[in-house]
Amino acid sequence: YNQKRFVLIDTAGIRRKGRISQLVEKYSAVTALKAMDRAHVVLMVIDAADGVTDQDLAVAGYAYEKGRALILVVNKWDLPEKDDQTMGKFIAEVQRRFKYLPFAPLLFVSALTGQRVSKIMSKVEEVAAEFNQRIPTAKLNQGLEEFVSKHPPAMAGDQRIKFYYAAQAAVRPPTFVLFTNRPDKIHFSYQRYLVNCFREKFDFGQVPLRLEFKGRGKKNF
Ligand SMILES: Nc1nc2c(ncn2[C@@H]2O[C@H](COP(=O)(O)OP(=O)(O)OP(=O)(O)O)[C@@H](O)[C@H]2O)c(=O)[nH]1
Ligand SMILES: [Mg+2]
Repeated sequence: YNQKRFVLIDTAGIRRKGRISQLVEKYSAVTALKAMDRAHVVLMVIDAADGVTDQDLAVAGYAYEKGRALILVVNKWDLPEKDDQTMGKFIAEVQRRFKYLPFAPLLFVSALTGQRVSKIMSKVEEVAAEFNQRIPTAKLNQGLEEFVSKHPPAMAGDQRIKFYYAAQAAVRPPTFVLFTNRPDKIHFSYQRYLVNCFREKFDFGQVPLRLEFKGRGKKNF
């Protein structure tokens, strides 16, 4: 696709109840989870007629724990009777249920009519690029300085929290190590602030992103 090689893995659906036997069902669930271990970008197909099921949430949770990039694809969009609020309502429902995945892009397609199906691979390409992106260290540290001076962290008792240095430790998912004097005292809300800054400044809007806080003393550099 666009002169890049992609390997597509199609897995059998994971159903809670259905025509197929419990054993086959269990087997296909394991196969699907194994496929997610191999995948970089996971496309999760949601049935427009069913809405978001508990099974969908469990599968997405697994992808999230594994640090995979995720695209939510609502298929069979030809089925629901639509007015000017149908898509907005569906989006709201998906956002409510996938609250921990606010970054996952959402597509509405119909495999039957072909509506927006061509958007899928272009979205995969976009997400994969973000997922593999490396930020040069100088740029990273410029950014960190800017985020921290714009909105400094709360004091840890009478001690000022300092950030010394940031480095990108990995891609897929993009993972950044921040060296600080008090890695144990970075408040959850401040971690979230920094994650949002990293997302915006460095174009990681559609993928999971991890920040790790480390004490400077433990690392030589
Ligand atoms: N109306 C409508 N039906 C669809 C659409 N896509 C698939 N279907 C129907 O849904 C049923 C299941 O389609 P499959 O392509 O086998 O679905 P799948 O998710 O690959 O199923 P498994 O591989 O068995 O888990 C078939 O009867 C399709 O015709 C769609 O966009 N609109
Ligand atoms: Mg299939």
